[in-house]
Amino acid sequence: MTKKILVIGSSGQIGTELVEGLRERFGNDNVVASDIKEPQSAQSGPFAMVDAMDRRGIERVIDKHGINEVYLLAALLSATAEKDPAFAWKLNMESLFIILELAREGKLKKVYWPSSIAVFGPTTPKDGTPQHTVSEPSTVYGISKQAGEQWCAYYHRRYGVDVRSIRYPGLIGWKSAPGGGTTDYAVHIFHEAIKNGAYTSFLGPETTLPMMYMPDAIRATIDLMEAPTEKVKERTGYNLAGFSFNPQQIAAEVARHIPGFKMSYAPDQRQAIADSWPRSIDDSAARADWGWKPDFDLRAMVNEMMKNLKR
Ligand code: AKB
Repeated sequence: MTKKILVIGSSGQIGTELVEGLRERFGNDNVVASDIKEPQSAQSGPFAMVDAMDRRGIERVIDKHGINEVYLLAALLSATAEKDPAFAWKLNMESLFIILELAREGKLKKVYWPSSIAVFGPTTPKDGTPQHTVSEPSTVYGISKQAGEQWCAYYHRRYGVDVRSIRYPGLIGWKSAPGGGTTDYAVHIFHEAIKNGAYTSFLGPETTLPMMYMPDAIRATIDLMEAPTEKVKERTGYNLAGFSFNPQQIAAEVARHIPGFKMSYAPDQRQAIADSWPRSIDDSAARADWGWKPDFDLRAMVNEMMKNLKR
């Protein structure tokens, strides 16, 4: 059977690069991008305008294109979700239920749904956070990701739905803008450093968080989805680690490329969110089960970001 993929939320930070990665691997016509807003760049394949909470609209796209796999990326992220918790819960949960139900009814063979380090909270061990540990999130985004993970595991256990998920750390890429996350400073810093030679971080200098360069995240996502079923043992979300750093450390790396770069700090309400998250992640389950291994460390990521953004 030909793989026919639908990416919901394709115009966002992950969606933009994931569509590109999937099209390279499976062919332009076999990957349908969809969002509530038009894509910013020229499209190399089909696009459908559809709301992630519109079940009938999604079904029409599935029928029209013969879709058998969905990557559901539409969501409000941690900082934006705190501004409208009720809507964040509605969007993040309703969209997931629609896709899980379509899979339960046999209309989809496989589903990908992103989770996040936000499932962890202040009572979670902060260093080398294990795959299975205390998970008491303090944000509505984290609550929705934790509940969503449990629903994914439930649909797998009870109905055999093949749903797979990764707990993403902060993602850093140059092809698309982040929107509404607590880790976004690690992308903004590059744009401001190149434009103005200075950046004011909304997190304090010593706030260490787990991060990852986008190409690693895209490869991990597709590798997990392509892994043989019996290798996917975690049906909540897989811990995934790239590297950890704090604003002071990334500023030092940026300064190697922009002499005289000035970093200042003005922590805002996102500081409390960051303080509730782990500093580093133990991803041994992903490494053992489906062979995950990151390619990029902090220095290699900064080199790539600078090279591409300066161009
Ligand atoms: C956010 O900061 O909200 C996201 C995430 C870690 O899930 N980047």
